[in-house]
Amino acid sequence: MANVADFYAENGYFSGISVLSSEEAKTLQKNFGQLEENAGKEGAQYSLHNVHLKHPWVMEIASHPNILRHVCQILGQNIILLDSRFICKYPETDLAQPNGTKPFVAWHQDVRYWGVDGEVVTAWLAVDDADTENGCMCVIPGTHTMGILEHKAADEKGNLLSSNQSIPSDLFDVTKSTPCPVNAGQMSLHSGLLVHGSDPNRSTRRRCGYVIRYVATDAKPIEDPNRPRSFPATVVVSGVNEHKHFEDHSPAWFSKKPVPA
Ligand SMILES: O=C(O)CCC(=O)C(=O)O
Repeated sequence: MANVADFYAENGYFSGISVLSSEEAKTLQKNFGQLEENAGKEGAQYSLHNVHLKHPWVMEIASHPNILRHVCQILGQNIILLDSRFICKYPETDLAQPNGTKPFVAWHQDVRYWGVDGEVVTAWLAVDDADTENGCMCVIPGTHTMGILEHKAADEKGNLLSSNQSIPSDLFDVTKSTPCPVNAGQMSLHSGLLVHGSDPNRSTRRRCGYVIRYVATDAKPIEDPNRPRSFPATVVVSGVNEHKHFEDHSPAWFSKKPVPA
């Protein structure tokens, strides 16, 4: 495998990293199935947010040594889990959408609304196989070097992002769009500055990913009186929180595992 840190530094992402054994991937699907049953498909689509604080099996995934050892190559050994969310795109037959809209994720940069000073690395872990047919993530390689681009409200209905943000396509080269297909149990990593998004699910299969954001412990929340941000779900998952810019909200039942080099 190419060196993750070097490829990431140049392109702003790295895809197709195998993380879970097939047994672990099956257990993840089974556990997620239970969450989905409790939340309903509408709730499971975008509202299962920071449930790593609630369910030990989710925290186990978010602090999995096979994820963290790759994230540590980019951010160093002292790592905070900032936030996590399951994102599902269901086939139309499984979840009818208002006015027949088709959920998609508009082109955006994560850090536009994050309020974090420092690199944010996102792991997109496939719960289900994700490919171009069911709307896997697509990235525009190299855009992490462009700074924060202007975001506007998306014109098209169905954008899953909370603020309906979207980067107008004349601000970057959309022809460079690169799909990141991943099988269940594999992940991609991307920079918070990378332009990325995903198309609607045009298949008959669910597309579910677990999106986990990490920062190094020297990252800081940006103080913005116009947009106060809180980070209620931060957990130190590797090393020590020597800067204490973020609180450690580790549940009592969580204990960090050593991260292999
Ligand atoms: O799940 C998707 O399709 C998009 C995910 C995304 O935008 C992100 O991980 O930041």
